[in-house]
Amino acid sequence: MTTSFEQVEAELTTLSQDAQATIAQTKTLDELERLRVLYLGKKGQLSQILRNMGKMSADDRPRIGQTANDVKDTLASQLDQRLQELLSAGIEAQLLEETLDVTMPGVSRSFGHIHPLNRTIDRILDIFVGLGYTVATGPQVETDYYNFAALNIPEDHPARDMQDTFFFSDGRLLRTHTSPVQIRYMEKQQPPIKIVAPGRVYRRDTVDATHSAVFHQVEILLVDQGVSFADLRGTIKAFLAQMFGPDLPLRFRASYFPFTEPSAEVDIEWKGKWLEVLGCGMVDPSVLQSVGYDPEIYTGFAAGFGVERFAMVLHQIDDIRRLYNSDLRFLSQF
Ligand code: 2NM
Repeated sequence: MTTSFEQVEAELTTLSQDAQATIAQTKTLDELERLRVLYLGKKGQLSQILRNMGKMSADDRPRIGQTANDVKDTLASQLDQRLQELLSAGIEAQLLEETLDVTMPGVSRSFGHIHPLNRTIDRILDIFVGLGYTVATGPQVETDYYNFAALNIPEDHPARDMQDTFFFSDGRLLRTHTSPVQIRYMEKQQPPIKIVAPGRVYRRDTVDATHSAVFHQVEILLVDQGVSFADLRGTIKAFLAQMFGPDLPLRFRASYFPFTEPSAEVDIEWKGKWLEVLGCGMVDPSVLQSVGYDPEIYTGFAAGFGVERFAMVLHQIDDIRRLYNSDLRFLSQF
């Protein structure tokens, strides 16, 4: 049985029309690829129709071949066109979805920041490091020896009553000042010594607006040959000027500490009033002796001050407890 030219041509025309209508409605790239295989693939509908060509007359074959090629070209170019349409529609949809309004207000993030006490400690340390001092630290749990005995505070000395101390049952204690850091440092190093010791200290004080059982101290210590009270005075003056401002009026008042002789307290003039800011003095010869330094060869000065006090003066904080109750509405001001 031969297949007539008209019959195959009609099939081709039907295929072409159906295919064009279907391709035009394709919505996805996957769908489009399935149609390409369905119509133009090796086992596709076009190939299937052409399989009957063998049964056609030799005259008809080239003509139907031509028609088939035309259908193939038409469908191929339509598939390609639809492909381009779908691709650009996809890009447009993606762009629309990713629209970024650069005029929208930003989302503000809250950053953490350094606590005012640590900022104050950092400032103090920066000043002394600038003057050539080395930062030294030590344990907060101390022995009687490092906290008292080596500092010329004997068993029955009234200073031990003054410094109400937290003791552990084994006789150890929470350091009441950072001076033990200096003793430990001197035991290990030979003069010249030039250190600044920041840290947390503990006293059994009743907590009120100006007292806390836990607070922070910075102490400095300088030991060398020929160190005088004038060196101490110049150092304190330079430090306080950097801390509170140049041309700061200050006065040294004679005082007493077991570990220094002579001793002094220093006041600054601040907002029209004299304000005590630190204690200091020449290191007592017995302290030098307890770390094995010869007080005939070496002399030294030391000074100590409370960080909370400095922070309160600098930032006009009226209650020490504000520095500890972690109220961010307060702390974030600094
Ligand atoms: C002060 C006042 C005066 C001081 C003394 C020492 C040491 F370890 F060298 F003996 N360290 N700190 C000292 C001296 C501390 O605080 C008000």
